[in-house]
Amino acid sequence: MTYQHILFSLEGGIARITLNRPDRLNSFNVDMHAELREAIARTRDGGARVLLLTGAGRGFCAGQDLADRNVSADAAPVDLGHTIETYYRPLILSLRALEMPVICAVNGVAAGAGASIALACDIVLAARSASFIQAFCKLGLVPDAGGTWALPRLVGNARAMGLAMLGDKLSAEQAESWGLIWKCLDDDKLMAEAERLAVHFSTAPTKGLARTKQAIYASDGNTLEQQLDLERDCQRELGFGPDYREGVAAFMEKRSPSFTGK
Ligand code: T3D
Repeated sequence: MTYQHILFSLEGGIARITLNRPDRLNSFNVDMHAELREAIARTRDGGARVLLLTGAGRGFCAGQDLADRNVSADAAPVDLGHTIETYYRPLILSLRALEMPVICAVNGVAAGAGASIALACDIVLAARSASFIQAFCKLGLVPDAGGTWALPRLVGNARAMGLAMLGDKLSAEQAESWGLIWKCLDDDKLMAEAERLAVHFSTAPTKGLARTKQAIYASDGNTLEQQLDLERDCQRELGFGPDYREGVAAFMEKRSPSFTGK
């Protein structure tokens, strides 16, 4: 498949996806959704061990392309539930289900569903000039694409409420200090750090990281007992795998490990 609205590459275990509608701040139309879905499937099935997601131009993603539908007074009402069910819900779940770390390099403004998509990634880096805007309240909508799930978990109810109800711009620095994201970096350092992490993860024990991701996300709905059971099950599976054996051998032999990711 050739892409019109994203850039995609997969080499050396690293899948890279760049949202590429810069004149619309990489907002989502139906075609970009379809291309992203296909690229995530190729990432999943093509032997990647890490996914790096970013945006082209001065923005990361401004959420839904508001020009992609007719909401004029004389037009038929739009079923936004259909858009969520068909596009945003599967997108968020597919990022979460990827059995590898997903890095998001937020290169500029992340607004509406664009912010939610960034926050659905596992390691979120942002350029100092980037910002996060819960733009939904300005349209009379709720934060979607997992926004109402991610925000309170990451920053607590008080800050989630303020962000979601006011729609103010949150700077990348503030996002880092509130724990919304992993790191804020100078603009000219963002992609170098994102690439450094991608290269690191491309030779890491991928299955162990996949189970780590699953266990941390599962903890939101689990009791301590359930979580202890889950950790036991993960550890049992991983302990039978080649990367655990290799990790221990490398430690004992004082050498760098060579992980298969299996
Ligand atoms: O299906 C459903 O609708 C339900 C799902 C909803 C999910 C959502 O994401 S709802 C939220 C949608 N997003 C927004 O409301 C954000 C709208 N954009 C903005 O508020 C601002 O553009 C930003 C704060 C993000 C950035 O502001 P600024 O001043 O840096 O840039 P700009 O001049 O506003 O935007 C640059 C261009 O991108 C401009 O086009 P132009 O005038 O140069 O031809 C602008 O219209 C376009 N653009 C930005 N965001 C969108 C967009 N075009 C369409 N849709 C957008 N979301």
